[in-house]
Amino acid sequence: MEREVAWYPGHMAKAARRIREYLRSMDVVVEVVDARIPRSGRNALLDEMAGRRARVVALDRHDLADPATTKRWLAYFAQRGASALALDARVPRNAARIATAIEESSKRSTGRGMARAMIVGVPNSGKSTLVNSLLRRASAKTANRAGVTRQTQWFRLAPNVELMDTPGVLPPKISGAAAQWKLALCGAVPRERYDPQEVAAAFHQWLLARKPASSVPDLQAFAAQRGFVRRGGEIDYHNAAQSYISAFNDGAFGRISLEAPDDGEAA
Ligand SMILES: Nc1nc2c(ncn2[C@@H]2O[C@H](COP(=O)(O)OP(=O)(O)O)[C@@H](O)[C@H]2O)c(=O)[nH]1
Ligand SMILES: [Mg+2]
Repeated sequence: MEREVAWYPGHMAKAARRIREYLRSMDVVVEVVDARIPRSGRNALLDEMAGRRARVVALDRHDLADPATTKRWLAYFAQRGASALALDARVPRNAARIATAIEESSKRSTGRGMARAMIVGVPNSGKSTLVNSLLRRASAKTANRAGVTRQTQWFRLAPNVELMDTPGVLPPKISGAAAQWKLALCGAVPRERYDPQEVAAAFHQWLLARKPASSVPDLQAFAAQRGFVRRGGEIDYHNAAQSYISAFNDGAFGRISLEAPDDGEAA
C-alpha cells in the first residue's frame, strides 16, 4: 500500500471534462459523500469545477458513520457555504430533505425560483441510490433537452426543482496510503485493485491506535469466528478478508467514521 496507484488511469481528465460540461446548465451541485470518509471520499477538483454554484453536500451512509463525527462534518461543510445534511440514501423519505435543500440553496444563490441540479460523487458513494430515492417521488418527467447529451433526462422533484437523472462520477483524489485503504474499505475502489488482506489489516491497526480497547476483531480472529478454514485447517485469509470488508460495510463492527474534520490525518 506504499505505492501510489493510478486506480483510474486516464479517466480522471475525461470524467472531469464531462462534468464540467454538464455543470454549465446547473444551478446546484449535489455532492454525495460517504460520511465515513468525507476527506478521502471527495475530489477537490469539484470545488473548482462547481465555481459559485450552490452546493448541497449529502453525507450518506449516516447509518454506518459515528453520529458525533458526522455532526462535526456537517458543521465543517456548512462553514464552507454548503448546505449539508446527513442521511441514509436508501430511505426514500430522506430524499425530500435533499429536494428542499436544493430548492433553498438555489434560491439563496441565484435569487431565482427555478433550480436545475446534478448529483456528483466518487464511485460507490451512493449516487444511484440517492437518485432512485429522489426519482421515486418525482412527479413529472421533463422532455429530453438538447445541449448536454441526448440521453439526458430531467425529472421534476418539486415545482421549481429539476434533477438530471445521470449522476457524475468523479474519481477520488488518492493522495496517500491512508486514503487508499480507506477508499478500498468503503468500496470506492474496484475490487481487483487492492489486496483485501492489506486493507483489513490497515484498518484494524488504525482502529487499535485510536481505540486500544476496541472489541472489533482483527482478521485472524474474524476468520476463526466465521469459520474461514480450508480443508487441512489452514485459514482462508483471502475470503475472510473480503467478508471482513463486507462486515464493516454492513455495520457489523458498529458505526465507525474513518475521518474527522480535525484529525490531522493526511487524506
Ligand atoms: N448502509 C447504507 N448503504 C448505502 C447508502 N447509500 C447507498 N448505499 C449502498 O451503497 C452501495 C452503492 O451505492 P450506489 O448508489 O450504487 O453508489 P454509486 O456508485 O455512487 O451510484 C449500494 O449497495 C447501496 O445500497 C446509505 O446511506 N447507507
Ligand atoms: Mg451508480
